[in-house]
Amino acid sequence: MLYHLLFPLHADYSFFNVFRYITFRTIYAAITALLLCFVIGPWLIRELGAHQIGQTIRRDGPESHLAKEGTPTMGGLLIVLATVIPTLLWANLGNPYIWIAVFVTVGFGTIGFMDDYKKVVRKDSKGLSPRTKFLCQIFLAAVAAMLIYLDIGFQDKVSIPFFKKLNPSLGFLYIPFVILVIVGASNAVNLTDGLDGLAIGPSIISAGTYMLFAYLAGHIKIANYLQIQYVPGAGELTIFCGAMAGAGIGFLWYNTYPAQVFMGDTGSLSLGAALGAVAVMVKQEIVLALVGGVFVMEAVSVILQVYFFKTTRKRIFRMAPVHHHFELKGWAEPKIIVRFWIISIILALLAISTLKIR
Ligand code: 57M
Repeated sequence: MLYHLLFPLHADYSFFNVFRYITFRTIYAAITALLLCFVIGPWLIRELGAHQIGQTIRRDGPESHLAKEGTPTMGGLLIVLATVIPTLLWANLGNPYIWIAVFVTVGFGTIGFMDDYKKVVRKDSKGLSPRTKFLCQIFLAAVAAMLIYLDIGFQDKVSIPFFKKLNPSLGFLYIPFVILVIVGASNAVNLTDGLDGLAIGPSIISAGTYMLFAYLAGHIKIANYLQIQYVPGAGELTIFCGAMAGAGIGFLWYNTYPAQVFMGDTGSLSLGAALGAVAVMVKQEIVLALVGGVFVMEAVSVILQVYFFKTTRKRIFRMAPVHHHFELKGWAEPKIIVRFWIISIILALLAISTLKIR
């Protein structure tokens, strides 16, 4: 909105030329997101607390979690608002990728909200049934996939990390592939969200990494120089990623150990899906498994645990997802969280290095 209101003034005042630049608008989108978190955050946490929108803690989990009973949840509302509002203020609203990113963020946030609402407000511990939740996710991801696929000139080629000449075309399989990336990322972030700051840390790091990928993919000269796929218009997603990183840092202010608020499924489902959608639109889909390696590790720990338990009646981990394993080994919660962040930074750097090692 600000872009549309202020940029045209450059004809009379050259200062307003600055609104042309993606870098400038990304920085201010991130700052706006942070400020929104600091302004709305305390009020939202107070309101959630006043309406007793607090977490019920499962009795079969690590004992240390019992002290977290009643911590306000659904803080993901803050993440969604602080991502979407700055995006609408600073991005070019004529860009279809911006609207697809906003649609996915709000759509998955709404599924999460319905689940949280049933669990926390209606006190129905089961929330939405896994089947309903999954079908809603597939439906929204399919709509996003169609919108992306049908966008004029958008290629169904995927990028294989480390191989610059390998960009296979998926043809009609492209739509299920996009659904898999978006729904998979959404659920993997959700599984990771079990310790204070554990999911938001790698989400911030991933959003920062995709901020870079989006900028490069949308810049014809740099994309050609790096021999990555050029996606006209994808550079505008840099602003969305900047807002997401800013919103994440703002949320972390309150979610850091000991947390004043949890994001709930409202936050985890929307963050993961948004990352998946951006990865698809900037043509760095497969490398998301590396950027979001912490999320993948958490999801794989659950799959292995369930598979081995079903086939051998034995557990590989003391408890899955793997962060519970370390808790039960006696590691302090902040130690697990910070170590997972460090792993996430290393993985993001490795992912960025794929731009050169190919
Ligand atoms: C959600 N939710 C947290 C909070 C957060 C298949 C199975 C592995 C599924 C998995 C599961 O349900 N995962 C998804 C995990 C919960 O957090 C809420 O949920 C939102 C995210 N969706 O925002 O609202 C608890 O996590 C803790 N928490 C924090 N700080 C935060 O910032 O401390 C969350 C955010 C909160 C709080 O205690 O209550 C969760 O863990 O439930 N299930 C599990 O993770 C369970 N694992 C399990 O059953 N493992 C089995 C098998 C099936 C693999 C095994 O190992 O044998 C564990 N979760 C819990 N207790 N709480 C086990 C028991």
